[in-house]
Amino acid sequence: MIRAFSQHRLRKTSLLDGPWDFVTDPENQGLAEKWFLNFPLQNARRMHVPACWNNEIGLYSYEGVAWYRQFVEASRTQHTRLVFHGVLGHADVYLDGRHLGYHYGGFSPFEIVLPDLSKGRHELVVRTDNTHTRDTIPLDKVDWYHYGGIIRSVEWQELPAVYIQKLKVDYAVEFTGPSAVLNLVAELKSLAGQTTTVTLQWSRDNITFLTTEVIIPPGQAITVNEQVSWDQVKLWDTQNPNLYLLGLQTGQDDLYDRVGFRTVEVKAGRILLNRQPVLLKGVNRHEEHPEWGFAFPPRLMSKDLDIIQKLGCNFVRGSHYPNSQYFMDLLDERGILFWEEIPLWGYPQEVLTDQVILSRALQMTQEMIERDYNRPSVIMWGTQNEMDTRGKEGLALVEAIAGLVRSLDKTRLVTGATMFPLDDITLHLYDVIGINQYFGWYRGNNEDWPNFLEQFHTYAAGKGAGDRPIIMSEFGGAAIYGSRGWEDDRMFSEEYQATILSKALNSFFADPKIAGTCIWQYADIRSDTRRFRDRARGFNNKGLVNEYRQPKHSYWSVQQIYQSQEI
Ligand code: ADA
Repeated sequence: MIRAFSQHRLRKTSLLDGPWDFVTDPENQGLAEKWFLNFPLQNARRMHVPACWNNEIGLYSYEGVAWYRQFVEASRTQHTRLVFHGVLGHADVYLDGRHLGYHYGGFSPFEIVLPDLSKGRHELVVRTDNTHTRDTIPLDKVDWYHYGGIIRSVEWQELPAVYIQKLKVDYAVEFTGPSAVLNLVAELKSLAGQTTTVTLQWSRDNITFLTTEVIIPPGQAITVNEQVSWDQVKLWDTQNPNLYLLGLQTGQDDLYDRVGFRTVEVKAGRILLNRQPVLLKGVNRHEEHPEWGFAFPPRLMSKDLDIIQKLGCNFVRGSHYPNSQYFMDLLDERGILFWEEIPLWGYPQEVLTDQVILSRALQMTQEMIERDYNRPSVIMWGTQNEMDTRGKEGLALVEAIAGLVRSLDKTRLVTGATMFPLDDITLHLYDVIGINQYFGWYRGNNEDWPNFLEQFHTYAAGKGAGDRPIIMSEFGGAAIYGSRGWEDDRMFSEEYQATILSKALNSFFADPKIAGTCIWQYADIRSDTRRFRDRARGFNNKGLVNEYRQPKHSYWSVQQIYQSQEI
């Protein structure tokens, strides 16, 4: 399941999900031995797509190259589009032995268009490599597990000669009464050998509101821009998340997306949603589970959100990568606000000038924004997490990413999570400043917050960023589920975790400059004990619920505090 609604009614689509042939390539010999032509079936097993291979027996710690194979059947000669919604690391795609394309990433889709794919059976092979090094994103040392595999669906689409590539909606920030001005942007592509005239029909909740004609030269792409006004528009907000179905049809092809009308801005140190101050009460959530890894099942996504809403949250930080589209559809439907980011996590000084990292970071940022541009739930783009932002190298990297974000999207806020709040020289680049700090756990104690916040406000003002709202983007401590007792100061006990969080939250809500809080973290996650040797049980145990979503003591303490704060 990719989306919570159908994006196509005319375009024929199917999923290539299910068991594929799979073989690991620990010696990385498959390329030399041309496994894309001669798949080594004798060593292969069956692997489900989507899934993480590390959840299969014998592959718990496997990091490296692996090959997948599937046969696909074209019922007639047809233009075909393959969409890979998430393949971790490096992905090379081959069809019938021919290399079709390469993508680096993991959490955003990429596509391959096959004009005139011949009728019959074709062999599709994917080489993946999740090896992490000093120029990958994420880095080799990172505090979650480096899963591998095809973690999201693979889609097979039949295309007409002229097809719709993209649909983008900008809605005017000023609403005049119940009407809204929309700037619609559509990209169409032609695979035809001759000039084609196409009638475009735009619809709102299945009712056509605009019909135009366009002419597309052979083999070209065109962008269509339309400005329209919609009447009787209801705003999207956390209480009433009104969504509209926007459709574009050509007669032979179509594309649907959902839009919601809301504004988000920063004024006088507050975050405003539809011109009203909003207090963000949130959690950091990894889209991860011990049984599925990153190939997180849809039903559990909605259960996660039930648990998160019951906690009193109106905000989620998608730490630390773009979440699956189905999950984000649920956010749009439920009126939950979202901070979206790429996995640029913990980059030390010595790698910040690496040009490969820069180009990968920019590509990932661009793909994230393109994929989720139409969503009302996304209110801010995160540029980085805990990168070394104390020197000019960090500054240059954040400048480059924030610059790209602002050039692609002028309607949302730019943020970043700093772990050097009192030495950070990038604060002025953000609309909202995120602070990660673990008093009472890694350092300091639970009484340190008011003093620290005062110091930070003075520092930020000195850096020209004193007027920015602050989100406490990470704070907390670990508790092993079930480790209960009489004492509330024993590290790793459920009681101590609850104490850390309660003291922190009470300090934050007493400070008017704090516009939001994001607890680290929603659920316990698998950690990488080769790189983080002190993670008990092989998990980062700072969840309010454990990895199976069972609540710890802290869940109820936080619920009491969150529910008593006005939204
Ligand atoms: C950091 C980091 C998180 C997590 C956390 C922790 O703040 O951003 O991903 O690793 O520390 O648990 O220490």
